[in-house]
Amino acid sequence: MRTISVIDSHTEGEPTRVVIEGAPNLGDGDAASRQEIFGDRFDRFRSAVVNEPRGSDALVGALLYPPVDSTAVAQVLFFNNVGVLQMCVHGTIGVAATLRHMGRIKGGRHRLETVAGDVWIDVQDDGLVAVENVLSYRHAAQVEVVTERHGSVRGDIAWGGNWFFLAEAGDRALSLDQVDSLTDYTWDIRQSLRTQGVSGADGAEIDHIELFGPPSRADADSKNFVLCPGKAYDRSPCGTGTSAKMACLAANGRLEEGQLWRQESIVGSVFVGSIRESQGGVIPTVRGRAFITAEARLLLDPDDPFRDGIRD
Ligand code: PYC
Repeated sequence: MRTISVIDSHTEGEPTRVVIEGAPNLGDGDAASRQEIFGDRFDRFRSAVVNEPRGSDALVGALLYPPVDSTAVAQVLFFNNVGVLQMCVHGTIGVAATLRHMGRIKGGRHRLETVAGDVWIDVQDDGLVAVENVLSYRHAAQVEVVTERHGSVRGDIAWGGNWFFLAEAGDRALSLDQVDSLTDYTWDIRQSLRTQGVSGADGAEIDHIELFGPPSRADADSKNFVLCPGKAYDRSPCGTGTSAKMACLAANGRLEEGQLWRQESIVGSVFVGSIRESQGGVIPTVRGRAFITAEARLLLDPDDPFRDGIRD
């Protein structure tokens, strides 16, 4: 029986599972080379950790490795129900809460290596974590996409650690009872971007779709619905998506250094963001809170037909 020890948390509603024992040996490289090995050779491990019957489509997994630069706390690789992620802000906040729960870090500022680049976490005494994310930028403004089933839509394409297409929700209500139709609409946009060859820089696939509308909360600036690569919607306001959004706002002259942007999620939670100007874009900081929900040992029984999770 193989065992994998994990600590689960949720960040503003979105779950993270950090593997703390039993992760595969991916050699000594940087985050990108370790992730390539993980993606090529350990897909069954990925699926076993995050997919049903042990996980769910919304769950993001994180692996911790020794950093290349020993002044960093750890190297972190993120993965989800369909593959690997270059960066994940809600996951980073979950990793910060987990490292603190384990006694591996105290409050204060720490650096983590990710595939998208180094990020900083500032862990505050009240449990709030500020993530200083990678350079984020708008790649293209108001690109028109003709969807297969929902007519044409215009949106910005931006990088915030993942690639996003960001559009206004228009008269579509951003509420939990509309999740099925919002998923259908954003999945149509995602497929249409692909078939029409609309991409991020260097032909990168745009695998996150983000819709925006007016907030439900009086203390928020905007509410979003974010479709993730494996068709799950983000329960949190999506930190890489909030970074991409702030890069677009800054490009339009609608967000200045130090000004706060409060992004509400579809479940009503909030990330508070701000930016610093930088060459080629902005450096976003996203603040949110994670709560530990479980310490567990996953059991992989060789006789279990779904030992490696249910996957395509
Ligand atoms: O918070 O960056 C994020 C994120 C990406 C995918 C799910 N959450």
